[in-house]
This record gives sequence, structure tokens and C-alpha cells, in this order.
Amino acid sequence: MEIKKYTFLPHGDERGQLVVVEENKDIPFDVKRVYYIYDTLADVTRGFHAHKCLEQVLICVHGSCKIHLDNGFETEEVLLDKPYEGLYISNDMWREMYDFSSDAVLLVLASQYYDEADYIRNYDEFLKFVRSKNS
Ligand code: T46
Repeated sequence: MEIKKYTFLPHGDERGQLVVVEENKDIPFDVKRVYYIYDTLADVTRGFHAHKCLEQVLICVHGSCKIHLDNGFETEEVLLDKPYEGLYISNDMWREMYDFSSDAVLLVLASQYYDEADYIRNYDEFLKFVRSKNS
């Protein structure tokens, strides 16, 4: 499976680091929504869904976590532990987030407003969704 990761250029100087992410330049979509996840307990796994349309970029701006990706044919585990690195997740990708360090802050840039109707929360439904697109 091809994993799309972006490395954003930190503007570092003697004061520290500053990272910029511009829509349609550093990432391939308009950013309609930003949310972040923190204080996640060590044994918690989040996600367990795909989306019909939503595209996202995940940046672990502090600490670390792992992302399990499943495109219906292959799976991959991705470690996010750099505040200047973004993981692109297309809509049709089942995702689970786990192994959060106690200090992890996972920032998400999303291409659409929140819409519960865009979620595919049933794994069999997800398989049907991706396989019908690929047949
Ligand atoms: C995704 C992964 C990476 C809202 O009200 N607005 C929002 O924009 C979001 C994202 C969530 N919520 C509410 C809905 C739930 O009551 O916040 C609660 C927790 O959301 P959820 O259980 O969907 O969180 P995760 O961590 O399982 O999934 C989230 C995103 O929902 C999802 O799109 O790809 O992070």
C-alpha cells in the first residue's frame, strides 16, 4: 500500500520551531475543519471507520501514536512521532488510532465539515464500498 506522508519544512531559529501548513499547497485540499485529540489513555484505540468523501491529514504535533490503515486489500501500520510530518488519509481507508503516548496531541486537518452521514462504521459495509469501486 502506498503511504502518503508530507514533511513540512520547520522554520527553525534560535527561538525554536514553527511549522506552516497551507491548504492546496502543502496538503491537497481546502481545510474546512480542524480538530485535535489529546489525553488519550494508553490502551485506547479510536477510529474504526472509513469515510465516503472526507480527506484528512493527521499530524501528531506532540508525543506519538500509531495509525492502522486498511484499504480493503492491504493493511499498514504508520508511526506518527514528528510534529512536522503529516499523514494523508483518503476517504476510502479504514483507520484505527492506538498506542498514544500520554503526551500525544493528534491534530487533524479535514476537507469537509463534520457530517455523521459520511462515516462508514461497519467493516463489511466498508469492504463492499471499496470493492465496488475497484471492480
Ligand atoms: C477520523 C479520525 C482520525 C464532532 O462533533 N465533530 C467532529 O468534527 C468530530 C471529528 C467529532 N465530533 C464528535 C462525535 C463524537 O461524539 O466527537 C466525538 C468523538 O468522535 P469520534 O468517535 O468519531 O472520534 P474518533 O477519534 O474515533 O475519529 C475521529 C474522526 O471522527 C474521524 O473522522 O478519521 O478521528
